[in-house]
Amino acid sequence: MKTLLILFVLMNLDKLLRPGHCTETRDQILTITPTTQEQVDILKNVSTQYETALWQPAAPQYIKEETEVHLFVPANSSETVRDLLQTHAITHEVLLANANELIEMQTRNDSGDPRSSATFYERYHSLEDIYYWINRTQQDNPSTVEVILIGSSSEKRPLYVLKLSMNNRPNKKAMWIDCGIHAREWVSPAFCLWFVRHSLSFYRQNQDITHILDNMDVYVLPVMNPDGYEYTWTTNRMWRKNRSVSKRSGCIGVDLNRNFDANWCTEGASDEPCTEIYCGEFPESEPETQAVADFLRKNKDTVQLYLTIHSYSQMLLFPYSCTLEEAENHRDLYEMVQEAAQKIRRYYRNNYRYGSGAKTIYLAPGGSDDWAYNLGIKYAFTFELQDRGRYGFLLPPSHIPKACNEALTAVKTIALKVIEKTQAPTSPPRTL
Ligand code: 0X9
Ligand code: ZN
Repeated sequence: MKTLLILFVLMNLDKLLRPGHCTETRDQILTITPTTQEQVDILKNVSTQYETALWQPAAPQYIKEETEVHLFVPANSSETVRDLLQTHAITHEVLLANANELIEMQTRNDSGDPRSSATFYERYHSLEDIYYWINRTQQDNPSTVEVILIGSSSEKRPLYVLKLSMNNRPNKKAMWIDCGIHAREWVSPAFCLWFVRHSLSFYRQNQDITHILDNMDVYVLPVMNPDGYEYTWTTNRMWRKNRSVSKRSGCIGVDLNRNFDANWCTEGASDEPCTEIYCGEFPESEPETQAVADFLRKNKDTVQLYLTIHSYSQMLLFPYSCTLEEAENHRDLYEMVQEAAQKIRRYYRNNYRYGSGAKTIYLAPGGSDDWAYNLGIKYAFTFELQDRGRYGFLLPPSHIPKACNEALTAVKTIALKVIEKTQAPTSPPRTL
């Protein structure tokens, strides 16, 4: 037995001595807080020169002193990146040591029929499953759900909007919710599905959703960037932009949230096609942007509330993000998100930051919320859902219910306020 063991050790000596044999490096997420301008510059360089993906902030130009940076480092760049950080005495911590495992778990469909199980809304879904769900939801609710094709993506995938309409009241107003503008923010499409399920299941049972749906139709676009979303399922989980090919450089993808006509491509966006915040060739150059903008232009007299769902960082934002100037109804918008954040804190013990986009995170022109606001939809918001960086874009499916319920609380709080502020009570007029 002893001889056998010695023989085994000798035969595998090369493998056993290979560095890192026992602690094989996997894809990791690092958190780094630069303390000097020199460290900021090095981090900007690392995130552009090496095969990494910047999670937070969205682009190197936003990196600044004393602000946390979250960096996805694939296994093959791990040693180089860590050496570089060490050489420059930049302290860092591992946020997630094994991203591969999380990614694998989130794409695995381990329960019978993925389309009909009880936990359907507590999992992430492939684009194919979401298209199937859209169709099924309409078929199961023919009198209240309509599917509207508003356009197609640059790779010609359909962009479907679900219209939830519980009654035919004349002059009915509406709200709009889009999800999945950024491909890797998977909890966002999960929220759109969650919201539709909640609306259809709890109408006439839950007072708030009943009041909202009695007074507003709801347009829901579950995946605004289907090409990017599909790509995150098949090829690169960290993809952010759409998948259109730039004629100029061959690089792929436009940041759809920099492609709207709101101070388009000024500070906070980039005209360089290879960056994560590329604004595109011109405003609305992308078919996904154009489809949404056209639809909202057509319906601008009825749509009173615009909501767009992103992740991560737990924030409730409102215009402007494209300028530091205050929106004309800043106070109103501020009070609404403040109330929403208070409710989230009270019911879910979770903190959301809130305020105008430019002052709360960064200048980011060309965004959908600012554009919708300038179109005349005076209640426009961007929600950044869970979490704060513990899992970032890889939020485990078990966190979907709480993340979505929190967001739902914010949607309801704001929608109820919009109805209260803009619509006369529906009770019959008093007779004198
Ligand atoms: O930078 C963005 O587009 C959003 N953050 S994310 O991390 N999800 O990419 C914030 C959008 C805020 N609103 C506008 N920039 N208009
Ligand atoms: Zn986003």
